[in-house]
Amino acid sequence: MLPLELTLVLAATRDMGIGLNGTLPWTGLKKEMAYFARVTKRVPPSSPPPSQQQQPALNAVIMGRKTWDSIPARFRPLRGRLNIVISRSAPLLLFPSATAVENAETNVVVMAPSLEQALAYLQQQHTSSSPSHSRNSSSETTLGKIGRVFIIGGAQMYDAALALRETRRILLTRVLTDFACDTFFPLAALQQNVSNGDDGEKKKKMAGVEEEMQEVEREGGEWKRRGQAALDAWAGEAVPAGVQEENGTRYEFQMWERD
Ligand code: FOL
Repeated sequence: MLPLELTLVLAATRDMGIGLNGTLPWTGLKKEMAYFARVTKRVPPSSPPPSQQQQPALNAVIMGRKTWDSIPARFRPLRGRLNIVISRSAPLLLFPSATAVENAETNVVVMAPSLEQALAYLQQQHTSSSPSHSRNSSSETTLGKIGRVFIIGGAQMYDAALALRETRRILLTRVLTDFACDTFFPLAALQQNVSNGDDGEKKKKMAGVEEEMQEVEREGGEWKRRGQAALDAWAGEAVPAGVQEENGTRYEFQMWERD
């Protein structure tokens, strides 16, 4: 079975806050949101053999039901991406028609009752619709018509995804300005390495963090921040480097990977 690779995408405050009252804690980060849209849309380039080159049709974005609800109606389904919504009340995996992936531009949404079922669906897309998987120059595995697979939230989805070995990468937008939050990213291993200063206090505040870090270590996983060149190469663009500022909010684009 093809190892499918998952990338988490999120924006989080220094203490890993990602949400407030069912929506994002901040407003007015237009360029940040544009980055999210570009990166999740861009399919990785295929590489040789050129005769068999098959560009994936589009990337997939997997989200929990509450995250789906949080996206403004006019923006959902997120265009140019296969949208997969996880909901326990999804009666069954709703298989779109055979042409659904090609037609995803025209608002196809797949619902699945669990992340595992969603991944099984994506695997099936590969085995049923792709004669051979393609590889790009960095040997990234793609799934035929499906390019990259992103987990776009929320906390429950990130939590489920972090438990999977398939999750290899986190595109983290570190928001450096403080915002009130009631929802947090469920892993603070990043926080410890990233924030300058008062780690101790925050670490105490977040229960279960230590346990989670140990769990990751036991699995043999280890998250490391990659440099700008690696981020640019993976994102397929020159990602704005260093601290950005929009409407008085400061943030930084980062990429983390685990072995
Ligand atoms: N990751 C990052 N880096 N920033 C985020 O804001 C973010 N948000 C979510 C998940 N990962 C993220 C979940 N929330 C839209 C709205 C909320 C949302 C995700 C996406 C949304 O409307 N996206 C449109 C862009 C619309 C626009 O141009 O303003 C899209 O097409 O992606």
